[in-house]
Amino acid sequence: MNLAAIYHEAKSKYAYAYDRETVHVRIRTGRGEVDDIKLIYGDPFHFAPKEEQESDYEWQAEEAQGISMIKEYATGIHDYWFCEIKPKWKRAKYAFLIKNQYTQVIFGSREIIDVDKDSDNTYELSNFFNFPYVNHEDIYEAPEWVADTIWYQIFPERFANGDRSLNHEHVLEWGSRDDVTNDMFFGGDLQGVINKLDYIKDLGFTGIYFTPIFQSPSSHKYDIEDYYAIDSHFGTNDMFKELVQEAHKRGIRIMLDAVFNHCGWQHPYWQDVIKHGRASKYYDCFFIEGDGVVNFPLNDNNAPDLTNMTYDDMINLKYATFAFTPLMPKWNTDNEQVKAYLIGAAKYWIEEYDIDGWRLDVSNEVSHEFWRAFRKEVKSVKKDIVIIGENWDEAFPWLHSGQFDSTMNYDLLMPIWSFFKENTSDDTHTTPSIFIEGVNRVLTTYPKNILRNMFNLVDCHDTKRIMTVCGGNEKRAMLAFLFQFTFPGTPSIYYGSEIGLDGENDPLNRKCMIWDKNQHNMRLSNHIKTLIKLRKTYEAFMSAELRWVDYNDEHEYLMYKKVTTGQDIYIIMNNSNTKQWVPLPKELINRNVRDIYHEREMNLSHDVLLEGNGFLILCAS
Ligand code: ARE
Repeated sequence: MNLAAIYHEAKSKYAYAYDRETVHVRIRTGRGEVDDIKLIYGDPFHFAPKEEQESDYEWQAEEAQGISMIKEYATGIHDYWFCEIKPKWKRAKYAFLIKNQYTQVIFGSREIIDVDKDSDNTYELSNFFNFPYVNHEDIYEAPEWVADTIWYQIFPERFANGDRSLNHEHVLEWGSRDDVTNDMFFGGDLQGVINKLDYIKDLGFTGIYFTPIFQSPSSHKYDIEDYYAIDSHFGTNDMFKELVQEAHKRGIRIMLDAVFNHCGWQHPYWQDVIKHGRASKYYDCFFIEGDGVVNFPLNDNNAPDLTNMTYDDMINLKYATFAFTPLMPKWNTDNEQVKAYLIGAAKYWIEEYDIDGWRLDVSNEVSHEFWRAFRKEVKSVKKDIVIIGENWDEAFPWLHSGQFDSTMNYDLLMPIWSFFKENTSDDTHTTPSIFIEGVNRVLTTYPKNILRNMFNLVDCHDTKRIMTVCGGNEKRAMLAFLFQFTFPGTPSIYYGSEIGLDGENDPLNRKCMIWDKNQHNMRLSNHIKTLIKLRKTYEAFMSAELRWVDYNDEHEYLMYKKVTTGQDIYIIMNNSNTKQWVPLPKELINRNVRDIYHEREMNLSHDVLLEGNGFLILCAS
């Protein structure tokens, strides 16, 4: 047994309070190396009767026989085991009795004991891991509504033009360009969104995530100059108030984009620093070396002339920025003026406009300390506001200790892309077994209560569109959406992807929305609408309990189920482009099974023939 591969960490994603009564425990072992694990646990102060003790410090585990852990998921090199306990007095000391055909060990917090050599069956309490107490205020709890949300992401400049009087002076005709750049303006605005709320509601969405909408010179608005004003080309603060009210009437919540890592060049605090240097009262709102800030060419608007700046200029700026972008000076979020200004803005849009959430731009580069203060403040004005971070890497460090409720789940997007992408001459999609391992890394990274609230996207304004990832093969895109909607967490559709809009990376993924229904891919749109309806109907869609049932790398089929009490949903996918026979699991044969996607009863024999990229969603009760 490879003891070095065994890992557990107390009070972490390996041992966490799921709710006020329940503690989840996980442990990682070398893949295929362990046959059985029992969790031995008991209350640290509830000792066995004195006469049964052999010394003051030895402890006959109350549950000495232990409870069995299930081998829940496997990644490339590890198996992950899981169990839950409900400690009577909300405390637990625990250790792992790990067995394979050759040996059995007690894996404790300080040493690993070879049980066969250490003959007596008592355990040193000091060697047990500890869950000292389940304090309810430490338990991760997202707002109730989040897990049920189905998100629609809007990039406002390109969604709908509802008020031409607001158009940018250089506005282009709507939809006139496929080779869009960030310097182009097409006139998208808030009135346009208001006009399309029924479209969004009719599809079944219950939340809108807006990329930034505050005053800023760019088309993307991530270079903000006024955090308290709607951009004049998008509308007014009053119009935004109307938008939120109209959305709420339709059962749609509104989440805005908080760009708190940096501001735009034209922000008045930054402009004051440009003018007064170190004498500026805002000098410490940023990270500046020395007195002079500008050591590069400026254009006619007194802003960095990016076309005449070298890469060296960018990496030798005298101030911190987002990603060497001179136009985006980084906020010093430890500065009290900055905290008051930014957190003040966050509270303003909640208190005055009743928004429902904040998506946090570049959240992983802002301090944990700031986010703890941010959460405390915004939750004090609206307890069920949602906080969703943008984090392209593993985000657990931000998903506990009083910070975020959720993050954009790029850890899930990557294996989805790799598996559902269309094969090309020099690039093939992954096999089901590799896909499963990639997804299992997500399933074992996040506690189950967090997993249910993760923001699961298959594309967004920063990535290629899913239709492009799938090589224009709509059936592959439909499989990707199917997986997205049946995986634990809340799905997000990037505007236009529901009607088959394609696009390479930023800025080509920001084409104008198409409003001519004749150009909509209605098969895709109806597919999304059906998935949303099913997700609202069958609780299993949202269950955190996903179990892999079967797969075949050669024939590229995959079967998994979502488990809830009394009802299981089976998803069967043929990820090859050609017909495949898929053997049905024994557990499904002779059960009352309904194909809930095509709304038909099914009397399943043993195999089912799936079309290329075909799928089934079966409800077995
Ligand atoms: C655009 C182009 C750049 C170009 C720049 C020139 O994409 O290539 O150099 O224009 O001005 C916003 C705009 C972008 C703009 C950017 C900079 O939307 O169009 O860039 O501002 O001006 C990392 C960060 C992540 C960030 C992405 C873009 O971790 O937080 O980069 N995403 C947010 C927003 C963006 C926004 C900004 C940040 C800036 O969602 O829309 O960009 O406010 C790997 C890494 C990730 C990296 C990711 C993408 O996966 O692990 O960390 O994300 O690649 O690059």
